[in-house]
Amino acid sequence: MRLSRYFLPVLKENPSEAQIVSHRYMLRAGMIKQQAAGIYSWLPLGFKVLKRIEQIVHEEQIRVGHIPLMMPTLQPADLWRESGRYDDYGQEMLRIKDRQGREMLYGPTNEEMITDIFRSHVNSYKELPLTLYHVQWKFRDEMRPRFGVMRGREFLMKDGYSFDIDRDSALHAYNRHMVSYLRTYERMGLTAIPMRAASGPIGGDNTHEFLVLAETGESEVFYDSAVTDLRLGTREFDAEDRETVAEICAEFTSSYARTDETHDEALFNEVPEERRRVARGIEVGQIFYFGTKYSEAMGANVVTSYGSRVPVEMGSHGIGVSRLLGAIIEANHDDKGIIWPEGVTPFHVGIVNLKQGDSSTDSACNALYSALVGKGLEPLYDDREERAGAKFATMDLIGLPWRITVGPRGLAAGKVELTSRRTGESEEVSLETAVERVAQIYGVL
Ligand code: 5CA
Repeated sequence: MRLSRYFLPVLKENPSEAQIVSHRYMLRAGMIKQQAAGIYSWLPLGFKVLKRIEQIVHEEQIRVGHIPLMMPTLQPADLWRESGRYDDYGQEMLRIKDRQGREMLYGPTNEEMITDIFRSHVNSYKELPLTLYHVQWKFRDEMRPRFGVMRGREFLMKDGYSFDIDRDSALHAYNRHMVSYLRTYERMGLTAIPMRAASGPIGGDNTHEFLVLAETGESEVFYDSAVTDLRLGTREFDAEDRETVAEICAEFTSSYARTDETHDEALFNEVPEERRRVARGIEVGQIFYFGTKYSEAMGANVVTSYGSRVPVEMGSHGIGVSRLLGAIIEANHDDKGIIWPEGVTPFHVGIVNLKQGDSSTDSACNALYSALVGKGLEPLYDDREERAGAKFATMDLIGLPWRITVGPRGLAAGKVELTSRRTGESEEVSLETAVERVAQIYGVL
C-alpha cells in the first residue's frame, strides 16, 4: 500500500478523552473512531489489525478441531426465557422490539442460541465431542464503557461452546481450550496468564480468566512470579491426547495465580515472599465449564451408549478479540507510539523515501516494494511529499516493527537502512539484503 493512496487519518494532538495509552494511540494512529459511548468504527489500519488477530484466533481454534459457524447478533427473547436469563441479565442486555412487537435482544453471549442449535440437530453420543464457535459482535450495555476498545459496549468476541457426553470429556474440552488459548496469545506476542476466577452470569464453578499484566488493567491480580516464565513455545501435541493436554494445563495452573474475586490470602502467603506479586491485568479471555446448566433448562439431551438420555455436558470459552488490540498496545509501546509484535502488525514493513521525487530514491523504493510484495509481504510505502521527520513520526506512531529508509546518500553506496522499531537499532544493507532479512523475519524466505 502506498501511504499517499491510503486512508490513515492520524491525529497530531493527544485526544483529551483518552485516559490510557492504548486508547490514545488507537485514536492518534487513525485506527478507530468513536460513534457513541463504547461503540467504534474500525478505520482501515485498526480493521487490518483486528482481522489479523481474528485470523490467528481462527487458526488456533481449527488446529485443535473446533468448528466455525456464524450465529446472528439479534436473538429472540423467548430463547433466553427458557434458561431464565432474560430476566436475570438486567440492564446490560440491550432489548429491542421488532415491528410486530416481538421482543428481541442484541446478544451479549450465545449459550442459549447454541444450545438451541444443538438440541435441534444432535441426538446421540456418537456425534460427540463437538465444539462450535464463532467470532461475532456482542453488545453489553456496560455501566462505564471506557478505555476505548478495552471496555466497549459493542465488541468482537470469539465464543466457543463445547458439548460432551460426560464430565471427564467436558473437562478435557476445557483443558483443550486452555492450551489453544495459550498458543493463540503467544502468537500475538502476549504473555496471558490463566488465573482462577469467578464465573458471573455465565455460571459454573470451574473457570479461568487469561490476564495480560499491565498497569492499566481493570483487574487486580495476585500471582507467583514463576508463572510469568512459562511458555508453550512450539511444542507439538495431539489436542485429543487427554493426559498430555492435562499435564500442560497443570504446568500453567499449579502456581498461585488468581484474580481478586477468588483471591485467598492464606494460600497466597504460602508462595515464597520474593515471588509474591500483586499487580493489575487485562482479561483477554475466559473459559467456563458449567455442566448441564443450559442443557437441562433447554432440553438438550443425547442418547448414551446404554440407550438412556442424558443432558449434554457443556462449557463456553471466550476470547476478547477487539479488546486484544488494546491489550497488545498496552504491552507494546513507547513514548513515540505503538510497537506491533510481528504476528499482528497491520503491515510487515514500512518504506520511507527520504527524497520523494528524486528519480533514484523513487525507483529504489519501487523496486523494494515490488520485491517485498513478490515475497507475499505487505509493505506500507510512505511516498508522501513530507519532511523526513514527519515520515519517521508517522511510522513510529503506527508501530510497524520494521522500517526500510531510502535516501540519496545511502543509495549512492548501494545501501538502505533497516531499522527495528522495538530496539531502534539500524543496519546499513543492500536492497537485496533488506528484502531477504524482512522475508526471513516473517518466515517467507
Ligand atoms: N460466553 C462466554 C464465553 S464464550 C462469555 O461471554 N465470556 S466473557 O463474558 O468472559 O467474555 C469473553 C471475553 O470477552 C472476556 O474475557 C473479555 O476479554 C471480552 N469482553 C467482555 N466484555 C467486554 C467488553 N465490554 N469490551 C471488550 N471486551 C469484552
